[in-house]
Amino acid sequence: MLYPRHRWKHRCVTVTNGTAMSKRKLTKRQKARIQSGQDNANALAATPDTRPIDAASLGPEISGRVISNFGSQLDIEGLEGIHNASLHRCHKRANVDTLVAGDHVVWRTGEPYGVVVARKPRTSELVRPDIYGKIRPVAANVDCIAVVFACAPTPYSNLIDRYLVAAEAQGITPILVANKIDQLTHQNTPKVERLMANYAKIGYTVIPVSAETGAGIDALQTHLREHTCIFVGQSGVGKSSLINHLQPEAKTAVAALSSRRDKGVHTTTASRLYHLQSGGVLIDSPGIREFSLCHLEADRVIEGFIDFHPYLGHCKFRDCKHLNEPECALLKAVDKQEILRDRLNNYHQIVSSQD
Ligand SMILES: Nc1nc2c(ncn2[C@@H]2O[C@H](COP(=O)(O)OP(=O)(O)OP(=O)(O)O)[C@@H](O)[C@H]2O)c(=O)[nH]1
Ligand SMILES: [Mg+2]
Ligand SMILES: [Zn+2]
Repeated sequence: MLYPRHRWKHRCVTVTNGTAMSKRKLTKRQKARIQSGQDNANALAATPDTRPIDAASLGPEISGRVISNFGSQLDIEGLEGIHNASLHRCHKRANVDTLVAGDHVVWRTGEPYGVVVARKPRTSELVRPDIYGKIRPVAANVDCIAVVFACAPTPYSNLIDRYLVAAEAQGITPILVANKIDQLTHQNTPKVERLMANYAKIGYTVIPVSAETGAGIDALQTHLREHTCIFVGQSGVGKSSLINHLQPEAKTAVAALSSRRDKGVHTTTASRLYHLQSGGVLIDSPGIREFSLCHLEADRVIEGFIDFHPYLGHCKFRDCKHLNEPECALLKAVDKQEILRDRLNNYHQIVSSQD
């Protein structure tokens, strides 16, 4: 069961500058090298190295891509010459802006650490506020956001809508991945199926999957093939588990992670980029408990509800809040069942939580 998204072609990410990124195919061996390099690099704790960088020992400037940012250190994938598809632990020059998974950079090799000297312009970025309300980028240069939710416990549409609004606000195509379908029972199936059908009707692609049984993984793979996609969603919905299914070499990382989960720690702590063997690039991101949209004005929030678009600007009052005003186009559309009451309620909830 794969719900098509009709608007796919029209809603690809807005290109903010003219840098075309070359499409590069990696051999299986190169991918395996990157993966094993990632595992080794992760084994090294991300402890800051305070030794000064000896500029004379650094290699020439070459292109690369950020695989993961651990704070004081980064994993950079070489994109040129003998360093193509190999992984290097790097620092970054202090004058280089914040780097996130997916960023294209200019860097220089070095022992034991290379150094990133510049960040190339981003074609897109996914941002979210941190716990202090400061806007932070999560990933760069993605053209698809996969909002992952679990079918059990029964998902809340409010949180899904928050992710969808965030994606729409960045101009990045969202899809929905409904994981843990193996946990569907007679009791929760009708509610979850209705939820999936509602989003499909709005025009979103919905892919039901199970990281446990592998159901639906083929459909997901097919969808991800041509994209640079990021998995977002609450902690515990199974983002990393799905990546392990899609990318078998990532398995070791997950085994080690589940023991940490018992201690109440979020499993994934830093976004990380994977080259999928089946094609496409996928970024795993850490789950979050609260997903604030406080960085968006009410206008931007309402535009993120794409099913409201035909009705916006048609209310009697220009400053209509769509609560109980007469001749409100959105309320009328709810009455006529052209838009879902839940969606309008979720909009109000998001806006009121921003006051
Ligand atoms: N039954 C079932 N359990 C699953 C499935 N996918 C993941 N799980 C379990 O759900 C738990 C959380 O999975 P993770 O992959 O760590 O979740 P996550 O979304 O990456 O979590 P964070 O990294 O904290 O954001 C693990 O115990 C998985 O074994 C699934 O399809 N079915
Ligand atoms: Mg995870
Ligand atoms: Zn109105």
